[in-house]
Amino acid sequence: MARLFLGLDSSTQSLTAVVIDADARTTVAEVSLAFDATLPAYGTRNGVLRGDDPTVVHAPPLMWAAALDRILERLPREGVDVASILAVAVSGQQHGSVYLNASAPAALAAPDPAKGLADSLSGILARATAPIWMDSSTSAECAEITRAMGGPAALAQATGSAAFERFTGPQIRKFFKTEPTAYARTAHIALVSSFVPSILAGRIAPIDPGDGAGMNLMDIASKRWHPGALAATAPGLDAKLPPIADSWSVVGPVAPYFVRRHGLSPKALVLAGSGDNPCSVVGLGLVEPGMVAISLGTSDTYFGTMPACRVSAEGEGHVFGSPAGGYMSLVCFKNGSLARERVRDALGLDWAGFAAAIRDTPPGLDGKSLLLPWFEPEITPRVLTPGVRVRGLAETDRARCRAVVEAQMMSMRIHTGWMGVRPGRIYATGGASANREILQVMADVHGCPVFRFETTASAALGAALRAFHGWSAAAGAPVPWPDVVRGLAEPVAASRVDPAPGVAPVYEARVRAYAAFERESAAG
Ligand code: ADP
Ligand code: XUL
Repeated sequence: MARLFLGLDSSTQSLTAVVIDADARTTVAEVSLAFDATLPAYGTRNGVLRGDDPTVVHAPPLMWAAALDRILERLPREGVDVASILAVAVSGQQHGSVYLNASAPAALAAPDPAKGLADSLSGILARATAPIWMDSSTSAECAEITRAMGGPAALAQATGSAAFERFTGPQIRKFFKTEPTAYARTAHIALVSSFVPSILAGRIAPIDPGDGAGMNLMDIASKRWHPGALAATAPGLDAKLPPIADSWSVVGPVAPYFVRRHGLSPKALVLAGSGDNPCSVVGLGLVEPGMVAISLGTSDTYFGTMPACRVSAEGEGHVFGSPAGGYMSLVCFKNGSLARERVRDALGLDWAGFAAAIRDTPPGLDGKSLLLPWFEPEITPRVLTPGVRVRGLAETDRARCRAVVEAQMMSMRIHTGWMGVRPGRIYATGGASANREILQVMADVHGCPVFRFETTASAALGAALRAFHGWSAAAGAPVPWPDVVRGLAEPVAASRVDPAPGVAPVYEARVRAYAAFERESAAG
């Protein structure tokens, strides 16, 4: 009998299932259900509910429960032998919070297979909707928590991130302040990534250090709740939060509901859930310290792995627990493809022309020209007033193509230096990773090989791989991470781009000059 493992990614717009065969090293099925189209009764648009205040963005938790029934009904139709699934792990959109009343544990234990999950669980909510990561209505609460914790740097040192509107702690504080009675009625607070496993296991599931770090509530060094942060957020919070447990811990076997209604094995295990970015780190094969992925999308995002906990002194980026052990960083650079497109369009080029312009110019340019790519306000480094700053480059100079990409790569090197780990290899994903010249600059500036990584559903795949890993550990024969991901989360063969010989000293000097130009520009 095949050994199958199920990963579920409950994301903003859809629920995605990936089933892997651990022995054949193949993906057996990948199914995605869009919430709007599949469950129109919940009235979401792009998976969310909005009201008059554009900063408030919520979603209906019962829709996520209903989607679980739907996707488990789909799997047999996709040819999956669901009885062969040995374990399931969940990935969830990060930060979103679900508020449950005291009836939740009993209701979760025994949904009625005849009624389905949404109807069976309709009485468990202490708050009808869940604020999600797109909600930005908690600036006042961020300021209050930051003040109580001794400032942004202190909060980042304690919890891995400065306060952000979408983080769960500020969201909980707002709920406590605006709806104190409903807050008092709340017996359990779950994240999306612990709510879905709670349903699957029929009991309140723990929160893992991957998603727990997205709350401004977890002590990042010890991976336990931070008493000071809890006190700064809302009274009585300790009693409402589940414990924090390792990402690979077992919550329990699937609830009898899933055996009776969906034909799962009563022995199938449910693992602790994690956030979608932590799960993507596994789905991108970043299972050893020093492995880095850079996603070149609308924005550029740097995912790093590190063996020990380190937090940026400036509060740059986020530090989360990695579900593969140790820690991961998530650092967002807003001026990614956006900036590359602006330079390309101003010069009237297509992507082939942009690539040729990079090829035709020397690494480091002339040693003098520099460009700061802040077309839009920048997240890393924090730049509130946008504006491109240029040194030694005319408006019509095709060297601007190289200048913008070098700037982005040097900025990434500078603003991830706090991790204390130089990358040993980088996996490049996202639309712009199709451009080999961009990957060459990446390899040259970072001084390590770059590989192209094609992703589909990396969070759901990461969850499926976590299910395999956690199950093997629970069975007493833990499979090492490199073997867990082998053949399933690997870069495109033959896509390796090595640093050009001799360029390392050029960029050592350029990086210092860029950092100085950045400091001067930010100060001025
Ligand atoms: P997202 O998922 O963040 O919306 P994608 O990862 O799909 O973005 O990447 C889309 C971006 O990829 C486009 O905005 C475009 O600028 C960029 N892109 C596509 N092809 C190329 C190319 N050959 N060279 C550079 N950039 C490219
Ligand atoms: C990360 C974040 C988003 C969500 C998307 O901090 O807010 O990436 O996890 O699902």
